Amino acid sequence: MPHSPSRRTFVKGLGAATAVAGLGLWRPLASAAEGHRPGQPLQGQDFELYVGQTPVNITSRPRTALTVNGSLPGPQLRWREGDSVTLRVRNRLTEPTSIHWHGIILPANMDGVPGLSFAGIEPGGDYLYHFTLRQSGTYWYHSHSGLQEQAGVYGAIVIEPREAEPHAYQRDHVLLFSDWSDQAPEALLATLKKQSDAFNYHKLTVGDFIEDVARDGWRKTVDERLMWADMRMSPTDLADISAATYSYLLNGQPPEGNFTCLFRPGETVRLRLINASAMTYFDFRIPGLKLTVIAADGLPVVPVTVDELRIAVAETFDILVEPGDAPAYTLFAQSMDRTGFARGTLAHAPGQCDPAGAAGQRRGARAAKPAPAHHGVAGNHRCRPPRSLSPSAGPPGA
Ligand SMILES: [Cu+2]
Repeated sequence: MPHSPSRRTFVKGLGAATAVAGLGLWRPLASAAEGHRPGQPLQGQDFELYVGQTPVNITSRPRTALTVNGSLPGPQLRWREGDSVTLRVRNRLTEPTSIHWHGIILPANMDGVPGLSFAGIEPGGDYLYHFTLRQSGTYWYHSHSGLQEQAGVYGAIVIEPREAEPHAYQRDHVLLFSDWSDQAPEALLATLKKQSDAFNYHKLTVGDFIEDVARDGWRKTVDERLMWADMRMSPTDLADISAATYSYLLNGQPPEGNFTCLFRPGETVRLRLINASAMTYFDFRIPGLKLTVIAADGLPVVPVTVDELRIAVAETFDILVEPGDAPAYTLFAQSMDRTGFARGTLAHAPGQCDPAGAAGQRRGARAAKPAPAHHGVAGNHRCRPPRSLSPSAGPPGA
């Protein structure tokens, strides 16, 4: 049953920029980030980036994210194959940081992995990354220090090829997925170290046992339970952390944010999917559209057309879609354990959405029961205009 948008659901899910703007705290520092909303592209060969703390409010609870240039995700970096890029990364945290350019071919001391020809960036310090781009495609960057990536230090990289693209398309959108928790990443890890299934709310019950015996018989059911017990695993352990704890984000927006990217009828749209999660695998689909995969992890592949694809942590896929006559299509990325999802809309205009598109949330065989997730199930979502992400936006709900 559709719920009415309460103040809580409205406030819930504010991305970094909006929340900060609402509080009047938006102060882009003198950097290339000025005037850019989260994940917006920065182009060129010289980049000024900083890792710092930013107040966010994803779930109606104010928290502090670690961010690049004050936004979550950090700015999308648009490079050109053959160019030499220079990136000065400043550390405004009180702990060491680093930026690792995931999938980029470069000298070891430019890779940004502390301990590998690079000591990391001390608080208050900076590091000058400089390398020449010998590839094209879709990649991403993230902190390689501690658990800063989980806390928000990530962004997209798009490298335009020198030669003409083999595929024709009229739109090019980045869809960066991630998982956010209001709990500190260190707390999540500490909990998992003590009890690896602490976040699994789908453990099998006596009721499941009785059902399984009725369906499969006593012998098979007991054998199966013993097999799992032998492995010290649970058949419902599909993700260490579920939607009970995580909010799944699309370009920094939770489902309620309805991140929207645009198309016009007749256009072919290139979508660059990036899984910047700490540990969530997503099954991505656009109900009503076929997805033609043209690249994986930045590399071109023989095109393959699918209804759905699974994207693991740190993977990227480039797909082409040809939207039909509908004004809006749902971009739907469900967590592999079926407890939650990230979603947005591909639409003619901001504010449109496909009310039926997200209703087909499929349930896994075992992880079937709706989690006590704060995002509910897909069908419960009302179409809501996307919030403005412009730093000049007024306070939401005001
Ligand atoms: Cu990486």
